[in-house]
Amino acid sequence: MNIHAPAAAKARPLDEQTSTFAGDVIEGLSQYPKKLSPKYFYDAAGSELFEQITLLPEYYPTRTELGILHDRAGEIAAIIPEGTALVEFGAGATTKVRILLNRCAFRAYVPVDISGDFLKAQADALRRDFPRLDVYPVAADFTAPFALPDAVSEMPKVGFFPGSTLGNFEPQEAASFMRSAREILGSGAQMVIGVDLEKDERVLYDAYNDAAGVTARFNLNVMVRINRELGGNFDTGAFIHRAIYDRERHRIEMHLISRKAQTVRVLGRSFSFRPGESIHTESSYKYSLDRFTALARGSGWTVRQSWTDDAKMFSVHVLAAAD
Ligand code: AVI
Repeated sequence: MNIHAPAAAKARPLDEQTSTFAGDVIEGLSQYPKKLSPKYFYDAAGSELFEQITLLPEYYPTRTELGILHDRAGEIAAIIPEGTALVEFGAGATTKVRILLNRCAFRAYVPVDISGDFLKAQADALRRDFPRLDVYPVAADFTAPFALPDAVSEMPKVGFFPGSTLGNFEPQEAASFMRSAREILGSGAQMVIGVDLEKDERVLYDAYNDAAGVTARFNLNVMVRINRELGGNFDTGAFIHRAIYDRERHRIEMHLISRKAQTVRVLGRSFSFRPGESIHTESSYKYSLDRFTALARGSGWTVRQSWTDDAKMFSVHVLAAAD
């Protein structure tokens, strides 16, 4: 679909990425209940807000996963063959991958991310700090099939998917991502993956309703992005952030709730809201070890190793491609 914003149409058509964003937003706001994909949180401001979230006292996943990776890096290093290429699905802050790069003898690193600019900056920093590592950034949407660079075709592959980003996929999407990662990495591949675990509901609630309101700003920022990139007129003061835990579905849901009856225009289209009506902006699935093992098995992987922190808040797994 190629949607052109009426105001901007005279000047220039939307680029491909913005056009996909436009199509998804129009489709999501036309549904009932309304929804938006969490992948659109991460413009520059959203990525910065997410970095702030990772430092919040209530948001346990990042520091817990970092702790597990630090504690287990030696064990991970021991099962990684010489001359391996590490393929990271999504390229956020480099803190986590640096733990692996410091401890394991990787020959190449392939960060895959939709944002080419971000990738380049990340790749430059890693080349500086790891001069013996070959870095081959790939600008691609890692949720769809993509090709690895020819330079790594003969190397053993290890995928890296930290942060429980898997939890932001619907269960079918999670399975199809795992299958596609298995296809891309090839037979004999392994994968290191971080997965958030089910736990006390209060801990989950607080992690997504932080006292400083950073998660609320992160959630509302998607409206700021729509206003800027798609000529929208969302009044962010007329919506509130809400995060709830759905126990049956094992997921935190984030919503933006309309404070009043209102009409919002995006790309020349009108969307009306009733008071209290929601836009569902994110699901963050929490797994049990058994449910994650079943997901991995059903999508072409066997679980080789699983580690959690002492309080069983978060898990890191090494998977092996089932041949
Ligand atoms: C990136 N992702 C795993 C985060 C999560 O916990 O689902 C995104 C996030 N949303 C609100 N806070 C953090």
